[in-house]
Amino acid sequence: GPSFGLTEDQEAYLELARRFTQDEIIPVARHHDETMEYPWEVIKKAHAAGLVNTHIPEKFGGLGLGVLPGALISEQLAYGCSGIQTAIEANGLAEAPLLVSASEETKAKYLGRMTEEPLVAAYCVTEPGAGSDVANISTRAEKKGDKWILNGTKMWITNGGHANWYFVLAKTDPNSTGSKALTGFVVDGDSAGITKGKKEVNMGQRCSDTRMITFEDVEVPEENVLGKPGDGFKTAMGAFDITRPLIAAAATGLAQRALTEAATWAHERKTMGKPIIQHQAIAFILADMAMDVESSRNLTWKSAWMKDSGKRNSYYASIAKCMASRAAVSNANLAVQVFGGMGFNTESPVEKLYRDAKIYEIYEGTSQIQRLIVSRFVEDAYK
Ligand code: CO8
Ligand code: FAD
Repeated sequence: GPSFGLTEDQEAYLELARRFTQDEIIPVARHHDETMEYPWEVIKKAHAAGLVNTHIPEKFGGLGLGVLPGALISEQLAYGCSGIQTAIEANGLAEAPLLVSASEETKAKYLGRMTEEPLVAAYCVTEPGAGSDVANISTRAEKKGDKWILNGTKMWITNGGHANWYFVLAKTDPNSTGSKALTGFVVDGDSAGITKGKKEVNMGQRCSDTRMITFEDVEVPEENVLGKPGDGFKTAMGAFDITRPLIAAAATGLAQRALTEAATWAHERKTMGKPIIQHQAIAFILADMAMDVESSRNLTWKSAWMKDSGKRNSYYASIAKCMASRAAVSNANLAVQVFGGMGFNTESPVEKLYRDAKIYEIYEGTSQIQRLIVSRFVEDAYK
């Protein structure tokens, strides 16, 4: 029957990630936010600690962890700094299409190397002209002899400036439109014809590296096609079934951090002769924040557990991602409110949370797109 307990192994990963966050992320989070410096040193330490690339199967040198342990780790890392966590977890996103569709040889070659040294990879789907509407991308790949020639521009690519390799979704059937015309490729980062744009300056998660990446006549060998030509859309979507629960987990981590900071402050700050936590107006804000954290965490775990149990989890992954994003944005907003004027100041811990939270309602599918996915399941279920 249902169990809400964690196994001993899961508890151990949670504790490892919690300690890593306290020791290695929280002390440097402000520095990376202020300077926007890419967190290479933290990534190297996280790699050594076994907190990166957690889903790579053991036969390719990885830990072979499921989505649920991954979610426990993501929540903890994002509690410390969701910018650093995004830089770390973007590897998981790039690797997910390979887990879904790659041949054993491709997995061994591209996933194997990620376990050997601290490298990063990137997932290239979004373009300047198409984000939510994946089926409408215009990057194209043409078969010439035994190679594919890739041309097009991808936008907002996390880890784009540092990637050892890219997952790239491109249109390969010029005679067809929509999702069935698309194919997924692995592209070596040092291939001739790749241009990396400037690091984008974003509102939050500022140390995470987001860039435009242009592919101009880039040669990709036939063996770097993931699955078959035409499988690309399903590969890209199948990856989200693994990674949307992890985004939900990270959003939960930020929502939890906002609650922790707000509740601690509310005990310390006094007005009208008592700590503000004793004003019911403030205590009820904290209660709302706690309810959002608990429900987001439960939905996240359920969506992760579904995937680990071999069941289709897209419906739950979208619900978890949408609800936890809302919790992150709402809790960061409420935390600023509880802090009063201090919450608006860069010296407070919650101003960064407020800026960092918003992206959860946008990347890996906006909240409108998650509702679109959920609504289609509802429509089908009640036909
Ligand atoms: N698994 C398998 N197959 C699927 C899945 C799935 N999950 N989803 C859809 N399909 C199949 C459908 O069954 C359908 O198959 P068929 O044609 O055989 O019936 C086919 O794919 C087409 O599906 P749809 O008809 O649903 O396609 P639509 O064109 O209507 O599009 C969406 C659907 C839902 C709008 C889709 O385009 C979408 O998800 N858009 C959002 C895109 C998105 O999320 N982008 C995120 C980019 S990555 C990112 O932002 C990374 C951020 C940084 C993170 C770093 C880590 C912390
Ligand atoms: P649009 O699709 O143009 O949407 C604009 C607005 O219209 C949104 O509010 C949207 O919800 C709404 N909308 C669109 N279509 C519909 C509809 N059918 N029904 C209702 N509302 C709709 N992408 C990658 O491929 N890889 C990455 O690593 C990556 N990292 C990112 C990191 C950052 C910091 C950012 C900002 C983005 C990143 N993205 C990445 C891109 C991200 O996934 C897209 O920005 C997102 O999917 C939305 O696409 P868009 O920006 O084109 O918005």
